Amino acid sequence: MRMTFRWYGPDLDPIPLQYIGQIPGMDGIVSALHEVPVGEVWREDALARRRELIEQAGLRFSVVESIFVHEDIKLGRGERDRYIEAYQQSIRHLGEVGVPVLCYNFMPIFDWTRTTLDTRFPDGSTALTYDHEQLARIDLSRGTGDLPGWGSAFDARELAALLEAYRSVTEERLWENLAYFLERIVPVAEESGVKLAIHPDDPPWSIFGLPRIITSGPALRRLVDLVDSRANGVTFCTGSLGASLDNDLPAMVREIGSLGRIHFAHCRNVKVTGDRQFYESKHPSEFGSVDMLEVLRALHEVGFDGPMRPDHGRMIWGETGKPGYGLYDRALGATYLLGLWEALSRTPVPA
Ligand SMILES: [Mn+2]
Repeated sequence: MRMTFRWYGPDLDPIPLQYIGQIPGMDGIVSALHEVPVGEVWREDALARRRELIEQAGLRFSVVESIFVHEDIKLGRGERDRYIEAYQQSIRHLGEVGVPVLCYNFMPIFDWTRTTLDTRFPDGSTALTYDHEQLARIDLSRGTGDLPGWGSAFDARELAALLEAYRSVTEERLWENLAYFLERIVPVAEESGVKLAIHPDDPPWSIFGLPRIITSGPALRRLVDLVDSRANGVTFCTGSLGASLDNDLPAMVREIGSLGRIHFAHCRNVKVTGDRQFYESKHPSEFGSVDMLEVLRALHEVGFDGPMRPDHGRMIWGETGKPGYGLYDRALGATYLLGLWEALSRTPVPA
């Protein structure tokens, strides 16, 4: 396992790369070219510049998270082949620049969704929280303005058109569209030396009546079976999958990991507080619903050697910044995870 940290790039991330490099055991950076519009090719020179910045800080460019998948691909619309070609080209460029893992997701319209980005806890920290009943009350008729974290991403007309387009897309249809996409990009990823790692849906259930499919153990199994190639794998996100108590995370790691299909791990904790209701908690097992030691034990057992990141953290010590993406609590998370990993690595496996 190699510890990594998400960094939004020189223009968007207030955290200096050097600070990230000072976290004990930090090995790599997870980054993206957020300025490239969805559907366009990620240029090789821009990727190479990002790599150079990262390497100057003594780190490696471990993962691209994410190249967004155009809605036409998810909807299976006429223009999808053009967007798939652009996606293939971006994957080739990742390979040329030497980025080994591409994390992506296949969630219709919205990816991660929360109802509050700064819920305050008794110790003065803040964290992201989700309450399904509260989400259902959010009015999308004015666009994404009332959806925390989405701001002006979609205006009213654009969002209404997309929601309408998805009305005819059942879960099975979404699976078909995902298969169509993977059949065309997995061979390119394989040739380019890039591993694809789908991020599970966050949260792992339908929101606003939209289909969501990457939510459970059977779904991950179906995903890896869609195209039988090592390049077709998953990002194991404990916070996303762990929001549903039906998911047995260590068992899922053993099943998918033993196939060699876990290419990236997001290890954060969530505390489930009710039906489809949770908050993002401190990383250690005792504070959340995810038994982090057992998840890491399973990853260790299946020989996981890919990048891991602490994913999100709380805001602590007066830090302000992008919700979930402060320096301090994520650094504590990374250190905790590395501590668990060291203990697992040095404990002899019983004969
Ligand atoms: Mn995640």
